[in-house]
Amino acid sequence: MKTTALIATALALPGAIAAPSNLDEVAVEVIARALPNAPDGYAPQNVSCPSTRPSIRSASTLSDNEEKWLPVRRNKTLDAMKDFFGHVSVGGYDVAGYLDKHASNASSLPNVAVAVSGGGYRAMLNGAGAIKAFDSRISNSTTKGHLGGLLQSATYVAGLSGGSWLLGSIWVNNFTTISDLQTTSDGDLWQLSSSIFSGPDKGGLHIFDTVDYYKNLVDEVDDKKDAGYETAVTDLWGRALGYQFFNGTDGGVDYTWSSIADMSDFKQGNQPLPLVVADGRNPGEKVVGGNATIYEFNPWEFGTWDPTIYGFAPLEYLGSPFEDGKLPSNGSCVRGFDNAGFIIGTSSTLFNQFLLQLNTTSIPSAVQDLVRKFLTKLSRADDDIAPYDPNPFYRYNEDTSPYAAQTTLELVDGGEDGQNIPLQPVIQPNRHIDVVFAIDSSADTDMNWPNGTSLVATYERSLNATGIGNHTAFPAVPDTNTFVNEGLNTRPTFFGCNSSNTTSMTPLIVYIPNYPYSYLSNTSTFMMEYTDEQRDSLITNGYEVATMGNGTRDGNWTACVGCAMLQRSFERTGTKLPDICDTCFSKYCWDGKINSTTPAKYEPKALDPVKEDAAVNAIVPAMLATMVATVVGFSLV
Ligand SMILES: *[C@@H]1O[C@H](CO)[C@@H](O)[C@H](O)[C@H]1NC(C)=O
Ligand SMILES: *[C@@H]1O[C@H](CO)[C@@H](O)[C@H](O)[C@H]1NC(C)=O
Ligand SMILES: *[C@@H]1O[C@H](CO)[C@@H](O)[C@H](O)[C@H]1NC(C)=O
Ligand SMILES: *[C@@H]1O[C@H](CO)[C@@H](O)[C@H](O)[C@H]1NC(C)=O
Ligand SMILES: *[C@@H]1O[C@H](CO)[C@@H](O)[C@H](O)[C@H]1NC(C)=O
Ligand SMILES: *[C@@H]1O[C@H](CO)[C@@H](O)[C@H](O)[C@H]1NC(C)=O
Ligand SMILES: *[C@@H]1O[C@H](CO)[C@@H](O)[C@H](O)[C@H]1NC(C)=O
Ligand SMILES: *[C@@H]1O[C@H](CO)[C@@H](O)[C@H](O)[C@H]1NC(C)=O
Ligand SMILES: *[C@@H]1O[C@H](CO)[C@@H](O)[C@H](O)[C@H]1NC(C)=O
Ligand SMILES: *[C@@H]1O[C@H](CO)[C@@H](O)[C@H](O)[C@H]1NC(C)=O
Ligand SMILES: *[C@@H]1O[C@H](CO)[C@@H](O)[C@H](O)[C@H]1NC(C)=O
Ligand SMILES: CC(=O)N[C@H]1CO[C@H](CO)[C@@H](O)[C@@H]1O
Repeated sequence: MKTTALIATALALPGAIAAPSNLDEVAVEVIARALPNAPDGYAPQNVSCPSTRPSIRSASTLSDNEEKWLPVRRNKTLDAMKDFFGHVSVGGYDVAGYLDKHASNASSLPNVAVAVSGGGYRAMLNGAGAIKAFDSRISNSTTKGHLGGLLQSATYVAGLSGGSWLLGSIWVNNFTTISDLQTTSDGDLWQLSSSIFSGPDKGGLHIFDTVDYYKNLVDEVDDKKDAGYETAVTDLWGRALGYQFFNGTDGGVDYTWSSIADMSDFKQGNQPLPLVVADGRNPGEKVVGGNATIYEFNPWEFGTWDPTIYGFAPLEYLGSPFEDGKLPSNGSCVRGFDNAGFIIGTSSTLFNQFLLQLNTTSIPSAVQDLVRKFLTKLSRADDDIAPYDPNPFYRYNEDTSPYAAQTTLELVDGGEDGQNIPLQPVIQPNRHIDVVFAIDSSADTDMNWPNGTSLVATYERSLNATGIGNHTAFPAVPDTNTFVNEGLNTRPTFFGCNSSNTTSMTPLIVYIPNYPYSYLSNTSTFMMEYTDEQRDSLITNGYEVATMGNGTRDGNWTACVGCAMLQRSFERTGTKLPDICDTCFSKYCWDGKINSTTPAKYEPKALDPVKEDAAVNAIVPAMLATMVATVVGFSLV
């Protein structure tokens, strides 16, 4: 029996969540935020099909929706870049003049992306620091030494796992700012001192007691099950994430990811395109390898560029019984499957990783045993995955797709293939991206710092060009020993500076690794509770990582970011970069040097006096004990 069912049966509760308002009314109304437009709360529901029946498309091109949206967005990024280079000087060069000169040919202008890694709340908060630094709406972010406006200049922002929680927090809450997420009086959104395992706080109060909270989660998931859909622990997890991250008291139960595409601000190109990444797992597989299929959720579609499936499904109609790319004439259209919490929950199915890594943690063995018992149970029930049933790619590309015979698609945490930075969607040749700001908050080393592992995984995958890499282009990166020996993980590093060193066009990768400036930001991936002070310290540190201490560590850093944004565009238009860019590239570009001797233990000391936080290391075991007690307690009721 599935664990969900077990918990559900044990609680067997009346009083389901109030039915949402009428679908058609909601759907046609123009509301300027992600929409509560699911037809029946958490339960997917049959709806009448649009006049053109939804179908699966080949991944050979961008979607029509994206093609139509891009010119709208590019008008906005053009203005944003002119503002950005109004306060970021690149050696006094007239960048606005350059941009104006080439404005009539959008493809010559810089095309910018940001990618935010996974790593639980640590990654969400460190990533939030970078996004805050890049956001021109944040006060003081457009002063000297700061980088406000880079977010407004970006066309794409990708996130996975903890990074997808950040994307959900921003986009589902009407493209809100990090400052607003931090502000208690503004909906109490990032109240991370209230564990996801015990229920959310609003206005300083638990809106439910913990029992009611679990009842709600289970009731909602039961609605989906009663509607005839397979459910798993990921459904509970996604609902819990909704309560933690989405505005309002109902945990965004009827907010869909596809509704982002209906927001007027999004349609007008006022926001970048959010991309959430998850991995595919074959039935019976526990360890997801580097050749796993990588899926992307954008507001219009769900699918993959990988040669395995090489197709995309319309996200709004996920849950419809597609067969061989079409909806059979007797098949009904389904909406409401793409619940926003379920999408970010899919990208962050940490349970599986947890089981594999339990032995390497300092968790007391008694607690470990309990966790293992709990997780093994889930694992046996195959519940540590997100089931996508019906598989939208059932019988699609039957000759090549290993998934064509499966009625259920099994998805897992986007970082399980070792690529913890969601680069796959932003290195697609179809997207022609020039530069990716890659925020890495991975816990690669024993001390939870990044060491380049994720970039190595992406590079190795790209080398399999005729196989799983499918000609995605990625610049050469060195082994992780070199990363540590050369300090490439202690400061931003550029990869792929010299585009002629690669056979096909690759974006310039601006690698921005987590590093302690004013705070020891290497908290455990499984630390599930942060005081407001810890949260804010991590965000401020992330801001400083992205701005190199607001320029205090290198007064030329903002100019160098400008050079990285402009390099490919200047190359295309045959324009010489300002001289300061030579200084920047000789300082920040990886020079191709390899130094693979085993380094000493990597343990960076904070640059500024650190608010030492002894509590941090104590919280993890305590949290686990609570989590286990709560969840095991329920499943045994
Ligand atoms: C969403 O944000 C936009 C831009 O800030 C604002 O104009 C609009 O009123 C907001 N919508 C809601 C429902 O808060
Ligand atoms: C972009 O801006 C130009 C100039 O303001 C305008 O003519 C054009 O219609 C805009 N394009 C889109 C797709 O909004
Ligand atoms: C902005 O900068 C001013 C002047 O340095 C400072 O007084 C103020 O506190 C800053 N505001 C924020 C929100 O950091
Ligand atoms: C949350 O919703 C409330 C009520 O609609 C609104 O006042 C607040 O600004 C929202 N908070 C955020 C961060 O969007
Ligand atoms: C991935 O590699 C493993 C072992 O190399 C192989 O068994 C598996 O079939 C591969 N999966 C795909 C989707 O190619
Ligand atoms: C983890 O530790 C337990 C007992 O300490 C042992 O039985 C088990 O085989 C270990 N598992 C792995 C994956 O190392
Ligand atoms: C980097 O991290 C990976 C993954 O945890 C680890 O296997 C490797 O030994 C680390 N290398 C260095 C030099 O830290
Ligand atoms: C290349 O990818 C294919 C699957 O597309 C896989 O079977 C093969 O093992 C991969 N080769 C290498 C060297 O990783
Ligand atoms: C950098 O700027 C941020 C935001 O204004 C501020 O909180 C932080 O203290 C500054 N750090 C340094 C080192 O100047
Ligand atoms: C900044 O760049 C200028 C111009 O290339 C150079 O002269 C100066 O030394 C650089 N400053 C630092 C701190 O690297
Ligand atoms: C240039 O490309 C080669 C082959 O991919 C690689 O070995 C080398 O490290 C690259 N050099 C730089 C500086 O990226
Ligand atoms: C650029 C490239 O090689 N694309 C290939 C990706 O995989 C699909 C499906 O196998 C091929 O049709 C493309 O040609």
